[in-house]
Amino acid sequence: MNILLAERLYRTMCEIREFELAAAHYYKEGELPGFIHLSLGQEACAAGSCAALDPDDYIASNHRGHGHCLAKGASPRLMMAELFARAEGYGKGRGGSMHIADISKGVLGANGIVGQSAGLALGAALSIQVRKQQACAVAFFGEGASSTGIVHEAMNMAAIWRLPLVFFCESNNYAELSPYAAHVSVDSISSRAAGYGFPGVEVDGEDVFAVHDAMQKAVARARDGAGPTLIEAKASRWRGHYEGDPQTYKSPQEREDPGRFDPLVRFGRDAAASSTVPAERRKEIAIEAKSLIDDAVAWARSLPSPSLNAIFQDVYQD
Ligand SMILES: Cc1ncc(C[n+]2csc(CCOP(=O)(O)OP(=O)(O)O)c2C)c(N)n1
Repeated sequence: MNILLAERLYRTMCEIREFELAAAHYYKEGELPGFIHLSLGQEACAAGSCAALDPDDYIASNHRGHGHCLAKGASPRLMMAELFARAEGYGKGRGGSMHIADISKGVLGANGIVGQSAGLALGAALSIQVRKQQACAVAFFGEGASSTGIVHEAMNMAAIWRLPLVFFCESNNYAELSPYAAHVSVDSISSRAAGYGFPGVEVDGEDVFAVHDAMQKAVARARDGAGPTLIEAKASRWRGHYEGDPQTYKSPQEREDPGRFDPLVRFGRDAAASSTVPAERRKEIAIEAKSLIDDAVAWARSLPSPSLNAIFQDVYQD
């Protein structure tokens, strides 16, 4: 096992975990305005998939996008400043959690419109093809979004034009408050790719190495001009749909022990991974990740809130 890759995967998962635990804490304290949707439990999806990408590849994310943005290289400081609604944040503090974008890192944006990531990534993939680049684009979305019109249109167009696009579905069993069986007509989301004539693969979203492996294959196929792949990563959403969601639609067992599906614990249970990155080293990485996020939080909180006049800026063109 490649030690650099294994450490990178573990580190990214730790950073996402720490970022979201901090976001949850300060949201509860009333310091973060708006809504936040956390991807705790789904860290392996973002970490494993983005580690297979190059800096000039693109990703388009959804409302549960902190992990994707961090894993693709967005700055924890600028992300945290956005969550705290500070002018130094990615969207000048006006967008919040669902509107984080960093074009310089290929992050086309988190997105509050369900399914929209597929349309954005489709456009990026078409531009890559037209400009004859080697890059690829990835659309992250949930199993709920997989039933939207735009995702199906994007799959059809990507297949016809053999675009360098990966559809990455994080299948976490709930879309808002509805369990999978209530809103999806097939047993697996990956099977939907067959309707458009390209491969659909299912992967264990708790296993960061399995995710990375599946993504590497999909990216290689995209770069070869063979067209799209749909990856369905089976995952678990530990928290509610949004922070504060009472989750009455989950079983008491699910509510009480959400962490039993845990990609970080799973990493430690993996014999090859735990001998490549032993427990002591994992502890060091976790501590470094925590201090990176502590720094981002401290910096964001130290910034003044924007002036009231700022709401009138960038509204009208002179
Ligand atoms: C076009 C659109 N329809 C509905 C909503 C409301 N909404 C927000 S999240 C969500 C469910 C998304 O579920 P899924 O795609 O499975 O993602 P998850 O929340 O599970 O990560 C819905 C219906 C929306 N934001 N946009």
